[in-house]
Amino acid sequence: MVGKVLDRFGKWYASCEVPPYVYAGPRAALMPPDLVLSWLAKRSYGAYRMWDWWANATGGTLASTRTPIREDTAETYRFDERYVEEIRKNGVAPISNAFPKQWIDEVHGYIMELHQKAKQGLERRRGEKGPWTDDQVTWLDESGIRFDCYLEHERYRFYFPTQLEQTRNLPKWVGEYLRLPEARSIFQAYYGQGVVWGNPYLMGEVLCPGRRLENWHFDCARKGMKAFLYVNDVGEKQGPLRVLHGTQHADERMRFQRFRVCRSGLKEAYYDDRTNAEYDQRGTSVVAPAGTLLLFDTTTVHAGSLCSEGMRVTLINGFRPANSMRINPRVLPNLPPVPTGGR
Ligand SMILES: O=C(O)CCC(=O)C(=O)O
Ligand SMILES: [Fe+2]
Repeated sequence: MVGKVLDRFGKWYASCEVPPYVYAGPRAALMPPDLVLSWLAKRSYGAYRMWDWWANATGGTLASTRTPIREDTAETYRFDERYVEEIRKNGVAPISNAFPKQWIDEVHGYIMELHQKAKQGLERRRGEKGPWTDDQVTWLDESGIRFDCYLEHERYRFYFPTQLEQTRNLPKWVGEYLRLPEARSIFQAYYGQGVVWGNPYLMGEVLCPGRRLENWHFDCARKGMKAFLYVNDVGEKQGPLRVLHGTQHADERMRFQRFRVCRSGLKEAYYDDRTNAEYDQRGTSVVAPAGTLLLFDTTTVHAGSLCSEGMRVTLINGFRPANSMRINPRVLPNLPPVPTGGR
């Protein structure tokens, strides 16, 4: 009986994608309270606030979690403190000329090759049945890259495997962009704890003139950052990222919305038409030249924008503070949405 329960728990735990080193050593003591508080947090706003407090309170002290990758230099990397302040203030900090031009050109060339491959792959799959919808076609390439094509958005995504050592023929810069020590050291200072990278993904992306716009939202109720590299010049017509500065500082209304996301899923992180129209007026487009690295806190309210001319080529790496990798309400099954309660 006990064996059966443990077996089921083991299977569930493996499906949660909590990295194996997260509860290693003394940190294993965090697992029971994480589990209980996460379960409760899906059921009441008060418990959600308690779980949030607990995850923050134990974030910096016990968790020195780092993915064991060699050449890990983030801890000794020097960076400009002003970027940390800028993210604290606005939720986003653009760093211009973050990479040499030759490097950017090489990345651009490679992502354009992938875009070409994506279009050929789409052509081949047209009319075929597969695990896809009318809008989204997805497949795994022999080199381990996952292609994800959103037809109405004209958005092409290339997810690189983050277990690089198991993959052949990936350009060296994919690994460089995965490790990104400067960005990582900034994020570690911002969160006051270790961060992991390649979560939720490391990807290259091409955005072309399309029919559908990505609405205003935040990415997750948990903390996370994205390092967003513009690989070509992005003006108003190339679909720049848009942000509502400062919205990463949650007020009561936002905290309740985060609870709704924890309880019922990411749909709750998107806004209705009226709010979208209002944010279209208030938001700031981040237009910037090729080679700009945008560091942004993904709890900041943000949206894509329509590309109307040319294209937007980007490289994106996701980061999470160690405490967001622990068991949390999002790894438990979702419950039906609750009313917004006027908040
Ligand atoms: O493509 C964009 O500009 C926005 C994408 C976005 O929402 C995200 O990366 O989280
Ligand atoms: Fe987003």
